[in-house]
Amino acid sequence: MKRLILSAALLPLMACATVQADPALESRAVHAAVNPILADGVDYTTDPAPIVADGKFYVLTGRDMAEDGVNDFIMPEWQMLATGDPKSGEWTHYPHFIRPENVFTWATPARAYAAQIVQGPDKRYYFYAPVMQEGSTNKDGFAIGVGVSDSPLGPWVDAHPAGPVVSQSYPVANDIQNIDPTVLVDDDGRVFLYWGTFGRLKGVELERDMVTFKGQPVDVKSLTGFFEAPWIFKRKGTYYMAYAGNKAGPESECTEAVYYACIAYGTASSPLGPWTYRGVMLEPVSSTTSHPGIVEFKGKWYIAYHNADAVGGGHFRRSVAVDEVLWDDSVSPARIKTVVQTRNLPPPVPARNIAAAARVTASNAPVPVQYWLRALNDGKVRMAPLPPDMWATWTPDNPKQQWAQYNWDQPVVLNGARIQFWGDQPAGSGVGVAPPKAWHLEYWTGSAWSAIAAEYPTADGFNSVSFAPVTTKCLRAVFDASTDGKTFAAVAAQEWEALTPEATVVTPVKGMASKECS
Ligand code: FUB
Repeated sequence: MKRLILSAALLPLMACATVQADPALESRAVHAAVNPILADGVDYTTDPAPIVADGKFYVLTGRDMAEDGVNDFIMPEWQMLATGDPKSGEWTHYPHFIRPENVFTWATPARAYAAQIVQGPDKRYYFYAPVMQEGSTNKDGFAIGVGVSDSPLGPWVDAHPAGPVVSQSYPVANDIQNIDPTVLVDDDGRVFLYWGTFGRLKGVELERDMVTFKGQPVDVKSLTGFFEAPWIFKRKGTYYMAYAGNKAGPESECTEAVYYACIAYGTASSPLGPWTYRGVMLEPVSSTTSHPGIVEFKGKWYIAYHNADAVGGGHFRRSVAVDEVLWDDSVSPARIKTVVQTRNLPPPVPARNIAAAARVTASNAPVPVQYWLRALNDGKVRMAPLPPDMWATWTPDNPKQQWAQYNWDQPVVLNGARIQFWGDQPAGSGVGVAPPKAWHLEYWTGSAWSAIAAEYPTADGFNSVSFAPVTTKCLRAVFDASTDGKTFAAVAAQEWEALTPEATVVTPVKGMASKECS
C-alpha cells in the first residue's frame, strides 16, 4: 500500500470548517476495502475508541510495536483514523497522533494503552489516556490523564497539569490497575467515567470540568465475566456497557480459553447502574485481547474492535476492524445482535492437512481454561506461544500417559501426521512441560483402536510421521510422558496435523468431539 505523506500546508484543506487539525499532524489517505482497516502489517492499530465529530467518524487507536515473538504491549503512541463513511473504505490515517509525553509532563513515554476522546458539555474535546506516571510510588504506576483540545485532532494540552485524574493514590486510594477509561457525557451534561481491568470495574460521576470526582467511585460486580475494556454508551434512554469478558470453559457462551475474550454487554436505566448482564455481542477474535468501541453514525451503529488478522498480526500486533451493530428492538431494553465479523481471510488452498475438518478432544478434557484444545488444529505455530496457543496437560501431579483425538464426520484416508510439541523443560524431565518420552498414533477401526506402525520423532519443530494409508473416522495421538523415573512431566502441543495422501480444500468445523470412537 502506497504511503502518502500530506504536507502540513494541505492539512487545513482536508479539515472540516470547525475541525482545526494540529498543523504538525502527519496524515495519509488509506483505502481499506476490507477489515482490518490497516491490514498490510506496517502500522498495527489497537484498542479502538470511535467518536463522531463534525460529521466524521473518527477512531482513536493505540499502536502495537512488539517484535515477533515478544509477548508484551509495546505501545509508544496513539494513532487516529477518520472517514466520512465507515463503509466507504476511504480513511485518513494519522499515524503519529499523540504520545504520552507530548501531553502529560508527568508521564513516562510508552504504555500508550486504550484511550478515549469525548466531547464535553463545553463542546471541547477531552482525551482520557492511561499512561505510566513518572516516579510513581504506587504499587501499580498506571494512571489516567486528561488532555483537552478544541478539535478531535488536537493539539492537546493537559486538562489537569497537576498530574493524573485517577491513580492508585489519587483522588481516592484504590488497588486496581487504572487503565481502560470510558466516558459518557449524558444528555443533561452530567459526566460519568468508568475504568478498570483484571476483573475490576469502577465508575464515578465527574464534575463538568471533566477531571474532578463527584462522589465516591462504585465497584461494578454484576457484569458477568467482566475482564477489561469497558465502553459506555446510551441508546433510546438505556445505558449500555460493553466490555471484554473472559468467563471461560467448554460450555461458556463467552470463550473456551481464558486468555481470549468475548465482548459482552449489560444495560442499566441510570448511568451508575445497577447493571444487568445481557449476553455476548462479539465472539472472541483472533487476538487474545478484544476491545470494543461503539457509536451511532448517520443512523447506523458501529463497533470498532481489534484482531490479529493483519499481515504479521498476533496477540501483541493487533489491528482495528469496524463492523455494523444491529439491534433487536422487539424486547426492552433493546438487545444487541451478535456482530458478524467481516474478515478478509486468504482463500483456503488445497493441503494434505485435514485436521481443521476434525472435532478434537483429549484425555484431560475439559482442558484447563488457560490452554485451548482447538489450538491443536488452528493452523498456527507461534515463536513464543501463550498458553491458549497450545493444548497442554499440566497438573501438579501428571499421569504417565495422555492422548489427543481427532474425529471426522465422515471416514477419511490418512497416511501421515505432523506434530509440534512445546515445553518449558528438557526431555527427560519429570516436572513442568516437556517433549514426551515417546508417542504413537492409533486409528479407530470401527470397533477398536489400532496402533499405527511408524517412526515417531520427538524433536523441536514439526515431527513428521508417514505410514501406510488407513481409513478411519478417528485418529488418536498417545503420549508417554517424559519422566525422571519418579514423576511425570506434562505434554503440550501447538499444532497437530493429520495428512491425507492427496491435497484437498478443507472446511474447518466448530465444536468439540463427540463420544464416537470410544
Ligand atoms: O492494549 C493494551 C491493553 O490490551 C488494553 O488496555 C486492554 O483493553 C487490552 O486491549
